[in-house]
Amino acid sequence: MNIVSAEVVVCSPGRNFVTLLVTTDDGLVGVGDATLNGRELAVASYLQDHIAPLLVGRDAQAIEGTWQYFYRGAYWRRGPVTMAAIAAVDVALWDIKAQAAGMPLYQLLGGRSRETIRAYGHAHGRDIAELADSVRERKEQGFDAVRVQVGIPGNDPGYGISGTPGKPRYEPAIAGPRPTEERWDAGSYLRFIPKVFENIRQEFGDELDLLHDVHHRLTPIEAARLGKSLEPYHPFWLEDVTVAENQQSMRTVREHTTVPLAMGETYNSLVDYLQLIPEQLIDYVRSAVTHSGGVTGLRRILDFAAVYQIRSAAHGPTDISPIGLAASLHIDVSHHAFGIQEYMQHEETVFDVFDVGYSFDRGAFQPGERAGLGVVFDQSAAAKHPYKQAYLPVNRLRDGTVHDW
Ligand code: CS2
Ligand code: MG
Repeated sequence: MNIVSAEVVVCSPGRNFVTLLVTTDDGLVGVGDATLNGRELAVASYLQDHIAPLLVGRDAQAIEGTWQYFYRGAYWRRGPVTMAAIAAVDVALWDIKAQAAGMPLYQLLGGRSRETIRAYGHAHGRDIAELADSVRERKEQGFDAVRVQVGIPGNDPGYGISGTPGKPRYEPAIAGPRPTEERWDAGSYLRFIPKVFENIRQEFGDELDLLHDVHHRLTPIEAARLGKSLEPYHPFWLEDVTVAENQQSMRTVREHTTVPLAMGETYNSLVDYLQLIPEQLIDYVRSAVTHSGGVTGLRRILDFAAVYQIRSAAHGPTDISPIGLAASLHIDVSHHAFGIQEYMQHEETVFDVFDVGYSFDRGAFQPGERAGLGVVFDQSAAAKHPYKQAYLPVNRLRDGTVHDW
């Protein structure tokens, strides 16, 4: 079974996505997600200029050999662009293999390890009252785990918040020729977040699992202070409490708080976890299939994490396409070290282009029983939604110093 074509499609049904379509000589079409928010065209070029020409003629069944060919053969290893491109190839080849076998992908990954795939939803608000309304909406959808993000008085809306009244959907990438800019202040944030958790716990009780994404913005000791201050409200986790590059800094956080810690959505290979995992500095691995070398890449990370009782929490924002989400779900339902799946919820327009076989009901997913990944990409529909340049915001401290967004 040889590859006869590899096509890259950049489209924007509501937001930008990069999709790879790999076709074999017996007519099977595998799909892969290579979306990298704000840098989509870089990955599209990597795929169409450097990978697609080398894919044609290769054995579509040689998934591991192809992964190593593009990982080691490029000489320049790792990084979000390279690993998103390799991920798209990998997922497309797993899709083809499972289609050829006539079974859903998860059956090739070891079959079911659980009846359902628990998900967490996103709640946000410009203030605590609006956040509480959003938590209520997620509970009505059946989520029993909800991420809470809130505007900080005196600051710009901040991470995870739709600053536009009546525009409930939060989409981090903003269309335009240049990134928008936000201001942020650690002090007001650290003083306010404990009040938010106190209010949400008072209104919704102790049962609901509450997650919070710090989004890389604190120093290690500030993160330790936040963790300690939230212990009375027992969060399910604090995510990305500090910048992820210096894994050692998580030792400081770990020494001061028992709040579970999640990290890794900006990582793209097992090597990025070589300190965090063996030193038990985190409790959840946040990598996405799309950004960590595909099914092959993420499974390696989860097998390593499982040795240290660290579990998966696959990254599932709206900038991971339904193809990337579907691939996560096939790993989620089969891998022993599953923790929870993020579900930010794509807008309806997205499904004009992506016909998905997975389903979501009462806070949990099923991967679906279609042969392969279970996602059909409609190229003619995609053509109606051309790419729109968009960037993630740039964050600054109040004095203008560039900070982590
Ligand atoms: C966030 C992401 O969902 C999350 O945990 O960190 O939504 C992140 O902001 C986006 O993926 C950036 O494009
Ligand atoms: Mg995050």
